[in-house]
Amino acid sequence: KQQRPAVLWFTGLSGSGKSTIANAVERLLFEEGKHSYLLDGDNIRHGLNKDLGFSDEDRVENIRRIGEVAKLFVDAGNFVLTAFISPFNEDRKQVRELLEEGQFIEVFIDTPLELCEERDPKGLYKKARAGQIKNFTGIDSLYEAPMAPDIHVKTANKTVMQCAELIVSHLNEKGYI
Ligand code: GGZ
Repeated sequence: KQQRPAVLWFTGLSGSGKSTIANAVERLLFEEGKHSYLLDGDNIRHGLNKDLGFSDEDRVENIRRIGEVAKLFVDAGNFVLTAFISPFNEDRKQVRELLEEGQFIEVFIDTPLELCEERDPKGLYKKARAGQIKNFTGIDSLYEAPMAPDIHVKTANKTVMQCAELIVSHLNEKGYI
């Protein structure tokens, strides 16, 4: 069966599990013989967007460029996953509008701030609370949760694999894969 190219656009707080779940989705797709590519901080913020920081302005530009790159992937017939906080509704809407109908799949990785902060895998929340990092999402920078995501993943009490499977079944149901 042919796969329909699209962007699986993950959004959620720092430490919500976006990258981890996106990696698991990529693996599941690969096992089913579907090729996809993951854009994340490692290959975007360290390269194309290394001139950008975390002011509102820079985040807007970060998301705009990632949207354009994602569009190139989709135009080339590829399935692409993006894992960025993408905190603002307006910017996610702009990316949706950049793409054709049905090519933008918004995935809300819904992990409560308290849980992200409790996990704090990189110690960033602790630093943000101590004032050592400014403009940290959820602390002193805004996160606008999607109002109508295409896929809403409430991660509390779910394993990474359960979250990934939920996303892959959506793709199956909607005929993407
Ligand atoms: C939020 C920050 C910040 C600030 C550094 N606010 O958990 P991480 O480390 O690996 O993911 C976070 C990542 C966020 O980059 P994005 O490109 O996803 O953000 S956005 O979509 O808003 O442009 C975190 C780290 O970078 N980080 N400083 N102030 N996250």
